[in-house]
Amino acid sequence: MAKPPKVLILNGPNLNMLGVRETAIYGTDTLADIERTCTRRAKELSLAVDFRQSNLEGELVTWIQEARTGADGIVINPGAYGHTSIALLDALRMADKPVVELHLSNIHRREAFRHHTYTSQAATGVICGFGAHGYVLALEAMAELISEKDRA
Ligand code: CA2
Repeated sequence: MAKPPKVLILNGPNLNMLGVRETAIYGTDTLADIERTCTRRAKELSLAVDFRQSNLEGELVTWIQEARTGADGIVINPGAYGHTSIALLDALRMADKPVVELHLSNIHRREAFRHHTYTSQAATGVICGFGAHGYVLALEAMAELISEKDRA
């Protein structure tokens, strides 16, 4: 049987603190809870997931570069680096894969400095404001994008 397409799910800085503080904004799920939910939904969608988090911009860049040959699509919650990082934008552009950016919170209802993300310029689509369920929505969108690509 053919191997399932692989989706790299990347999480940026401070997302390892989910469920511990700021639960009114980001919800009560921990990142480990979200990883379990993603693994379960990915299986139903016949996808494999590689779920990672880093507080280091360069490490995220390296993982995106590796995805050029190691993954079929990238889901990324870039955290605050989405608002600041041209390096992540460049890496995502070079990846040449479907990219879904997601944010737990609705960044457009928050401070003005959160309204713009560099990374969204490299994203096929952006999901925000649905809390942890956004990861499930991102995987569902990714399943569709990968199968569209396979049909092309
Ligand atoms: O809404 C999102 O998912 C964000 O990407 C989360 C980032 C924030 O900088 C973006 O503007 C929107 C922050 C993640 C920090 O997560 C924390 C979790 C618990 C306690 C403190 C921070």
